[in-house]
Amino acid sequence: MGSLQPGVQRLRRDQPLEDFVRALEQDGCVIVSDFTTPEVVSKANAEVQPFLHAQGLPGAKVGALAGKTQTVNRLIGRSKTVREKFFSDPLYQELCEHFLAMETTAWYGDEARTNKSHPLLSIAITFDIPPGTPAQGLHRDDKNHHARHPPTDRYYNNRDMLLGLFVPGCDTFKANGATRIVPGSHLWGDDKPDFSTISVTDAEMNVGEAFIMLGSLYHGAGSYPEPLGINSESGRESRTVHAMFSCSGVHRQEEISFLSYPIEEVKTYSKLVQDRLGWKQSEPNLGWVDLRSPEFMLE
Ligand SMILES: O=C(O)CCC(=O)C(=O)O
Ligand SMILES: [Fe+2]
Repeated sequence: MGSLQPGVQRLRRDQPLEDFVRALEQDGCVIVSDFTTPEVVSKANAEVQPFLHAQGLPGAKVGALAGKTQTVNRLIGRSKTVREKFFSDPLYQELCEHFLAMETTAWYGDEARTNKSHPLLSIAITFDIPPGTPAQGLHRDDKNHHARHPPTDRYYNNRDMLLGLFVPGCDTFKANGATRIVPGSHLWGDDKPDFSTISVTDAEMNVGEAFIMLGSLYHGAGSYPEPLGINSESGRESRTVHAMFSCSGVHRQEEISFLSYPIEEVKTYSKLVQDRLGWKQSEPNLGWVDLRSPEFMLE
């Protein structure tokens, strides 16, 4: 059972899906304590590392990124492990389907037609912060989609259009800038929160755990003030998180998948990943080529 005060619950993946749904509805977030293994995380880190090294400093200044954060974009193509083990994780995908799929009935004259639209990958990106990085301002990632949030006490269907998955590449804790989160803030409205009075939690995680959050949850990277002499096997100390966001099938993807992932590479991906990148149209009639669902182009 969840507590009444919002917080972040740690659940095991063999717990019923409803427990994860309830935690996300109540708190806006949940930690999966046995999401993956340290070996799988090391593999993902090794795949991503060359792209981090190639990028060099300073990092991007876009949105909540303030110039210190290193990023690896096009992550679905660059890391097979992120693509197949993290993004394709059945529990994460089931939760995406639960929170983001849309089903509506519309009239064509007297005929009722019911359609379901399935989620898309919005963006997959590694966030890597070195010592000397200040905390990000707390924000909602669905700002990009101009989301509006009527304040509510009770979660309701399709309130969110984004569901994020954060897989830490190293242990994350307060001193190395673990993501700061505000459990329960997904139910807030759009007025300016009084950030001086709210209680912020550090999403501290061990390697192998993962954090799932709704796009309306206030959060931000924590500060990593000084070197700690850890996580520097790759030659540089940093805090790494592999992040994926899915969006509803009727929203624009943050990263343009058709330009980021070449068709010849997409042909080698699983059907699930192809669909989530947008190679299957949303019903009815969104995202087609020549009036056909684009999957025929992958044959
Ligand atoms: O690095 C993190 O912990 C979170 C980054 C983030 O929230 C963002 O850049 O939007
Ligand atoms: Fe964010």
